[in-house]
This record gives sequence, C-alpha cells and structure tokens, in this order.
Amino acid sequence: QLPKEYNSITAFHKKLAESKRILAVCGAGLSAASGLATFRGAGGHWREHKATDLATPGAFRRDPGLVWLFYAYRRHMALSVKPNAGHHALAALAKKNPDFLCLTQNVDNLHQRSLHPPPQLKPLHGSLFTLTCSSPSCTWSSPNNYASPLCPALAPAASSSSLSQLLDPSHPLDPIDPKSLPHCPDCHSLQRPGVVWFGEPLEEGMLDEIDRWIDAGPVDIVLVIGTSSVVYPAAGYAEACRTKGHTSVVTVNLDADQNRQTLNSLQEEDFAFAGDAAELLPELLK
Ligand code: BJW
Repeated sequence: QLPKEYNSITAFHKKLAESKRILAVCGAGLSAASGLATFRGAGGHWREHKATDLATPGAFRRDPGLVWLFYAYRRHMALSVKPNAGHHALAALAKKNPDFLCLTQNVDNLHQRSLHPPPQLKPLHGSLFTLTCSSPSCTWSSPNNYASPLCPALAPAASSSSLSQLLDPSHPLDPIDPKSLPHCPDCHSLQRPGVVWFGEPLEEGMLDEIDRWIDAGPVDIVLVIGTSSVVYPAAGYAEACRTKGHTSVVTVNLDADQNRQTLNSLQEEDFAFAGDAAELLPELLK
C-alpha cells in the first residue's frame, strides 16, 4: 500500500514550506539531461567495457592508458555540456537556505558551475578536474586542471571529430604506452584522476563534516536525486537521517514509479517523483 500523497507536488510543497534542515544526495541521473552518461543501465558502457569496471584501481593498474582514455573522454564531455535546470534549482535552494547540504556522487563539476555555494556542496567521489599521484606514498595533487587533451596520447578522447571512432568498439584502440601519460612532478609515478574508485576511502574530513551535520539535529527532508542508491556510503545517508528523527525521504528518479525497491520502502511521510530530475527539481523546489 503506497502512501496516499506520495507523488503529490502540492503535498510536497507543504512539507517543504515547514522544513528547515534538508539534505540532498545526488547521482549521475541529475546530469543525464545535460548529456552525460550514467553508470548503470542504458548508457553505462564505454566501448565494450562496463563503466563500473573502468572505475577501479585494478583497471588502472592493468591498463592505465585505457582508463585514462575513459577519463579524458569524460573530461571532454563534461567541459562540452552545461549545468541543467536541476543543478540550478539545487544551487538556488542552497543560496536561500543555509541549512541545506548537498552531497553529490558526480565528478563532472556541473554543480560547481551552477554556482552552488561551495560549503554546502560535498563532492563525495572527487572531481574529474583534479589530478593526483597514483603512488599511495605521494601527496601531490593539482585541482582545477581543465586542460583537454591533457597530453598528446589522450587527444583522440578530447576532440569531437575523433569521438565516433573512439567510441566504436569495432575500431581497435592503439594501446597507449604508460610513458606517454602524465607523470607526477614530485615522484614521477603516473598521475591519475582525482576521483574515488571502488574500495578506496572517501575523504575523511568530508565524511566527518557530513556526520556532524546529520548529528546536529533532525533532518526534515532527504532528497535522493538521480541515483541508483547502490554505492556506499552515499546510499546509506537517507536511512542514517531516519534514525535521528522524523525524515521524509523524497526520491526523484526517472524510474521512481517502476522501481520495486523504492516503492516498497516508502514510509507514510515519503514522496517519490518519477521523471527527469532537470524538469522535476525546478517544479519541486520553487
Ligand atoms: C535519472 C535520469 C534523469 C537516469 N533524471 N534520474 C556497505 C555495504 C556494501 C558495500 C559497501 C559498503 N561500504 C562500502 C562498500 C563498498 C563499495 C560499494 O558501495 N559497493 C557497492 C557496489 C555494493 N563502496 C566503496 O568502495 C566506496 N569506498 C568505501 O566505502 O571505502 C571504505 C574504505 C575505508 C577505508 C579504507 C578503504 C576503503 C567508494 C565508492 C566509489 C564509487 N566510485 C564510482 C566512480 C567515481 C569516479 C567516476 O565517476 O568515474 O562512483 S562508481 C560509480 O557509482 C560512481 C557513481 O558516483 C556511483 C553511483 O552511481 P549513480 O550516480 O547512482 O549512477 P547510476 O548510473 O548507478 O544511477 C543513475 C540513476 O539515475 C538511475 O537510478 C536512473 O534511473 C536515474 N536516472 N536518468 C532522474 N534524467
């Protein structure tokens, strides 16, 4: 039995008007309307590879050139598109409500480009535009690096004219010699994208700040936007907020009306809105 008003925008507006502390947990679906691929489901492949298989330390160890091409392509794509109305609606909410915190799993920099106030945005999985050193004992890092291509070997992923060939798995890829990839200026190990891969820890200071924010008082609303909610710790924050008090969990997802898990987990105070986050968020948050 679904809650009576679970998909009523009017009922949600009433809840929003009486809410103070709001958390958003965002995923790749938020950037889909901007033109960026998601990780799972349709579009979750890059050439013959599952995107989630390339986002691992093991894949980088085995074939750093292939993984760098995947990330060079995503840097190029992220620089070619714009934040959408969903990003702008979240940034506007942050500007008018100091008690709103936005956690994003996205590394595409689109929240930042929508001028979301930085203290109210926690990029859980890092950024495509931060370069770090792949050696665990080296702390070198270079944020806000927008060079594209990063080096000549990655040029095929950074120009619109070569993309159709790069993305066609029937065109074999020339292997990239790791020597031609960018190296750390301090220790000469390979540079890598400053993102969090499976099995790697998220930034501890950021996680502590999020825990302190959740512990600081009941969270009235958790917006779960465009995420499959399978990757932790992001997938655990809505339930963490529920344990602290009375929280409405509000799912905004293309599949919100078909996803059995979402529908079965709805509690009386929850909402689920099915559709494109870029269309729904401006309507929900106005
Ligand atoms: C739309 C739409 C539209 C489409 N509008 N909607 C507890 C339990 C079980 C496992 C674990 C656990 N804690 C940790 C783990 C292990 C692991 C994990 O969670 N594994 C699960 C798969 C089971 N977690 C980790 O390893 C994390 N690290 C960690 O916990 O470290 C602990 C540690 C401590 C000390 C030492 C060592 C370790 C790290 C996780 C890192 C995830 N990394 C990636 C890659 C990031 C870089 C990159 O972008 O390349 O993050 S994987 C990938 O998945 C990426 C995404 O951010 C993440 C989530 O995906 P997301 O955003 O949900 O996308 P999709 O595609 O899955 O879903 C899109 C959704 O949008 C769909 O629902 C569509 O319907 C919808 N949609 N269009 C609205 N227009």
